[in-house]
Amino acid sequence: MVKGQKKDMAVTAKSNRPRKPARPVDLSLYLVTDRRLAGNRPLTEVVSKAVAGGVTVVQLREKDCSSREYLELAMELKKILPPGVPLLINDRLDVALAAGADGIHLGQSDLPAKIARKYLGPRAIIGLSVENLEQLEEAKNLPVDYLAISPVFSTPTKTDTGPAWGLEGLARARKLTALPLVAIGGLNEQNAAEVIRAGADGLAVVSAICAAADPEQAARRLRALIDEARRVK
Ligand code: TZP
Ligand code: MG
Repeated sequence: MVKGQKKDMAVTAKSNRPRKPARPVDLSLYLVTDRRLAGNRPLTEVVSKAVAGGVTVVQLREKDCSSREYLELAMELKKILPPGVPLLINDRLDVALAAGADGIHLGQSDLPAKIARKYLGPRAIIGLSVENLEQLEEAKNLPVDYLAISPVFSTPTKTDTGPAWGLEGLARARKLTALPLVAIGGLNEQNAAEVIRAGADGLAVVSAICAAADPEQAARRLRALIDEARRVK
């Protein structure tokens, strides 16, 4: 290390160990928002019901949204979330900072994780979506707290993705990194258990909760399947 240079918070390639998160994150059931799928129900209503049903992390991810509106939504969610359920903001470092969110979720073409870490600080939760093995490998050297394996299955909710990892790809990813992994893409009650058995630490869902007639029940059922799959793994 150059004299005077600050030690980076990232993993060193040598150690290959993920950075120790400043606080543990329970990725079990991770809700990613989509107001369009929530229909005419306010996002705060869908999210609070989902949390009552067992959601452990909430990521605000809204497209077609002005900066002002994005910030307002973030502040509304922050107000209603219990302290144990972190609020992450998709992509927007400015909104994460302005809303005092718990962290940010980044895609491969978003701001670099090192920049996000620099501005959000060591306690922030930073997640990164990885779409292939090369990105998974690169992430070992980044100051991130978890990775999203994206997409595990193809999904109409997001179509501009790389090829789906599938359960085999997820299992392979699990063996190749020590970072916590949340699976995303096409997840529901039918495949929740096998996704956990393939090695995910949790499931991230959009439509399975946002589009559900009863988001609380939807979250409760998913959570029960996840917890049960872990018990018998
Ligand atoms: N990133 C990868 S797939 C996806 C995102 C945001 C959407 C997942 O939506 P759904 O409805 O849970 O399949
Ligand atoms: Mg993005």
